[in-house]
Amino acid sequence: MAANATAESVKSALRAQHIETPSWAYGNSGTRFKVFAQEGVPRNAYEKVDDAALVHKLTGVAPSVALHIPWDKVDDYADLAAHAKDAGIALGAINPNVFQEDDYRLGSVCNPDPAIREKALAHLLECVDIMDATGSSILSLWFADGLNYPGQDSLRARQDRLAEALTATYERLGADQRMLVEYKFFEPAFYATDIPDWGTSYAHCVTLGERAQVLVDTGHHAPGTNIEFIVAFLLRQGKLGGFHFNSRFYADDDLMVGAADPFQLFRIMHEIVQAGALDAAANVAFMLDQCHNLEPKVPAMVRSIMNVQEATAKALLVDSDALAAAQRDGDVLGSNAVLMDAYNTDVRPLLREVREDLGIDPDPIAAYRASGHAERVREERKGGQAAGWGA
Ligand code: PSV
Ligand code: MN
Repeated sequence: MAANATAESVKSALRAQHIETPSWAYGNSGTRFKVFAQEGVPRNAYEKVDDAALVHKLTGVAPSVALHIPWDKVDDYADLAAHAKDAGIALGAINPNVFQEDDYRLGSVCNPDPAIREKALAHLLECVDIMDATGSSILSLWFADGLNYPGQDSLRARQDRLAEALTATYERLGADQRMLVEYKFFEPAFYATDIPDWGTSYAHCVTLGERAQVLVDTGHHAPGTNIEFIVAFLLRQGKLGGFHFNSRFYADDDLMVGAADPFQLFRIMHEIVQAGALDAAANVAFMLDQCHNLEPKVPAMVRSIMNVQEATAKALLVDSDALAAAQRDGDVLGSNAVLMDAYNTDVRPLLREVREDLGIDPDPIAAYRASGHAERVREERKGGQAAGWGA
């Protein structure tokens, strides 16, 4: 146990943690080779909300679900918000989709055709209308815009078009709303991506103003990138809006967070804890952006949340006084040992206590199995069209 953190303060931070799950993780997904359909998958936004609510019930720390528009298009967003509330959760970030229509072949807000740019912008603004109806405070922006070949379009003109659309969207935001701008170093464009890195996103956000911040999707970096450095830098500038957690082995794999590299997740959470950014007042949104292609979706979400909790607990256990002293003394091995001591702590018993405090089963996976949910939805959700990409 860290000398400077009491067991109670660690547990209270873990009880207060809020991790948002993505609606699209509950629908069918796959690779460009094959989508393997699963039984019992939600058929609409209401059923996705139900699954997200179950994840919250089992973990106690996932009280909101992000929507993707138009995958989660409904006639009445206030009604969907009321449904979520009845189920015990809230609707979270709104994610516009400006990448799945033929019009967007050459990009959305960066497209050389002004009519297509206008269409993409109209969708972004429509998503802010949806935020007004759902009570969401975050607009998460990811653009598939980019180029496959050198010379295909002007790199610089595309930045101008991007800035124009971001500005118009920013101006439409309400006082309690903010926009998070995500970057991705490649894919679906291969030669150049219009927001390839945190620096590009950051520069646009600085120009826009304080309600524009960077969204760090952990899967969107080149192998070997030091993500915790990016996190530390952005926190220092007040520009870390939030995360899309997932893990990757090779590309944008969207695997369960903490599955590929739990140590990286710990290092990221260490920067968060050191900066005091776990506190809700810091306004860092901890969101998951994953796809469960082979594994059952609800327990995979539960596991993912448990992985984030484990990394967070370990980060909270870092003896920061001892770390600061070792760093001050230039004690290279000693400071590293302080970090590794925390990382090597088995925090599962502590998290069981946290769950008991929250009044939930200390073993969320066992509770999921015992709930009979999988068997129930397999029957209830027969017929109709299972949700999935493009649904
Ligand atoms: C595509 O790379 C992506 O995974 C981005 O991370 C977005 O956040 C997500 O899809 C939802 O649009
Ligand atoms: Mn993402």
